[in-house]
Amino acid sequence: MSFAGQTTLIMGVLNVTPDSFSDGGRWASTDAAIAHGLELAAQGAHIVDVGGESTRPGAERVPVPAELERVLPVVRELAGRGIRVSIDTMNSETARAAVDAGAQLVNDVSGGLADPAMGPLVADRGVDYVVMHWRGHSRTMNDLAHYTDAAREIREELFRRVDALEADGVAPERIIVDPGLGFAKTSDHNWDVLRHLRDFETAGLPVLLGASRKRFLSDLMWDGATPQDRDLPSAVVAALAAREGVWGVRVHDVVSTRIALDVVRHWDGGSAAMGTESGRGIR
Ligand code: PMM
Repeated sequence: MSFAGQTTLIMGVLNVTPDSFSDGGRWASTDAAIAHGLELAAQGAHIVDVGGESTRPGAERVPVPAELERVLPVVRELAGRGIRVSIDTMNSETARAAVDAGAQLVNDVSGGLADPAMGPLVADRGVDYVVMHWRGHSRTMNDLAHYTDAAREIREELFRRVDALEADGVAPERIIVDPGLGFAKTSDHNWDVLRHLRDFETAGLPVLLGASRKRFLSDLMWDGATPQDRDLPSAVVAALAAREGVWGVRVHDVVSTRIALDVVRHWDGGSAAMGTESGRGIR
């Protein structure tokens, strides 16, 4: 389904981890994470995506109790203040606890592959569910980046997961798909996905895109550019993706994304003043 012409949702990234590639350690304490989550919402994030396990290439798994300790107090506090929270996890146990603490959306980078109990859990709780294209855990994913026709194969693999999850009982209207930029994909694969973004919309499901600060954007930049330096190309990608009709973008820098999306709205003839769009919320 194309959401072109509608408000593109901004999902602000809140990594409560010591080692995420783009913002590792900055929001590792509960208080700092809550403060940053409130800041993201105040800046205009429609959803705050709380994660306790880094998925950067090479990262080791985090045991569920440690993941829960990181994310639960943050989810509870932000949801308690009326913020829409998503939980970025591959573990059904963490998803269950986070939903019970107020999360409205489960964002599973493995699309249900890492934990077979995830589909049934999401079906049972009736929450929205981001199904991302994934081929394997962070330690091995760079070795799995082999395709002959990347966008087509990624799309087919992703929609096979959608079928499996619907067979688990997940309602189709709860599913959001994400091509998973950077996960078992080289820069060329990522650009191929972006060139074919509309193909991911043809099945009628909303598309979420996570390009923010990812390494392939440094193809465009100077040597030594930091992940934060990638906020400009991230915002440009968000704007282009909005015009391609994506439902939402997952980003670290909400302010630049919001300005970029406001430009799109004005370009397309939107009448709202800069920054006043309230957003459609979660479907
Ligand atoms: N990327 C990361 C983590 N979670 N979730 C979705 N749905 N899509 C993504 O592209 C995605 C994600 C890795 O980025 P980070 O370490 O900066 O959070």
